[in-house]
Amino acid sequence: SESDLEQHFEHTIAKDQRIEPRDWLPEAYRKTMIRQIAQHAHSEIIGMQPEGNWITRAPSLRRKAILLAKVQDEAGHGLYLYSAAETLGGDRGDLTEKLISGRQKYSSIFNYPTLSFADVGVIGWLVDGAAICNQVPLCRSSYGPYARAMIRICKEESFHQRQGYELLMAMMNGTRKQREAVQDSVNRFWWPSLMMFGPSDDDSPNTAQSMAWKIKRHTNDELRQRFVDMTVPQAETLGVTLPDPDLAWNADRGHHDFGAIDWDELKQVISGGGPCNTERVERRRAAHEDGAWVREAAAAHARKQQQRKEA
Ligand code: FAQ
Repeated sequence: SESDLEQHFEHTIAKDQRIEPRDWLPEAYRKTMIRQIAQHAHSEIIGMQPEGNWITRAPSLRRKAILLAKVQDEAGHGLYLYSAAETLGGDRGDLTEKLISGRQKYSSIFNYPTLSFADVGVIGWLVDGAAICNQVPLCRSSYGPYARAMIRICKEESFHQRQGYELLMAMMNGTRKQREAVQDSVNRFWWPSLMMFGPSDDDSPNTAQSMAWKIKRHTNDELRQRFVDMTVPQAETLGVTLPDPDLAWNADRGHHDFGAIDWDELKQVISGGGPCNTERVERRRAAHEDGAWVREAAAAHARKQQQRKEA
């Protein structure tokens, strides 16, 4: 009966075991999991644009090859995650429609422009750094296909992060102009990176239920704090200043204190009003429409194969 199934589900969660596609699960769990996985997939795909913007202008063949590979990895993560959403009954075409019609979200961070090549390094260092901080605990998320996807994705993200840090090291050892470009980029990306972790805990409608279901293992503020603590010493080694006068070690808490986040800015960017929202979604829409003939050809080919099999 329904209540036996529900009990089995609750047991599986309580024992820290995984929910698998064959298992019964509450509709609300399915809904929130599809939402999170789809938002994550959309972020990877939209996230190709800010860095992709610099592929043709990379300063050397080596940097170009590295950047191409990174952006391709992001495409791979996106497709991998759409497949995970499909195990819950999500339809890839439908999810894409929801993205390009503004009915589903993607990470706020990808709505900021990339103004110099230093941004490629800073995205690797800060944005991939924040992504790892958020995603490593998701390797223990209760939904099996998502948790397993995170393992591979995190391995690639940590490689991306080192790539960014290495690029910034090279620039910081370069000319004064290069050092200034890195600092300017850090100034622009620091606060938006902190916003990637989502609204503060008292303003996060999904956290309590997602923690109870062990979809999320830590709250938004916990992970944000972890990211700040991890990043401060890296900034020191690099020789850049994080643009927050209130950033200071707090010995009592054993953590860094940091200044107030501009939540109005996050709300505005999430609701479509960030600097590049329109451009990002339009570009995604154009790519989707340009690819219509490929989807039609693939469907026609599949039909033909099927007819041949039946003949
Ligand atoms: N931007 O109640 P909560 C990457 C939404 S990394 C936009 O706290 P939740 C790698 C939230 O979804 C980036 N929307 O929600 C890469 C919810 O939406 P709803 C992607 C945001 O789910 C690097 C509403 O606000 N990573 O792509 C943001 O419990 C470099 C209320 O928030 C993931 O998606 C935001 N910053 O916690 C690629 C990780 N924050 O219900 C290329 C998986 C919140 O209104 C280059 N996701 N919202 O539709 C998660 O861990 C969670 O979903 C959170 C949000 C922590 C993002």
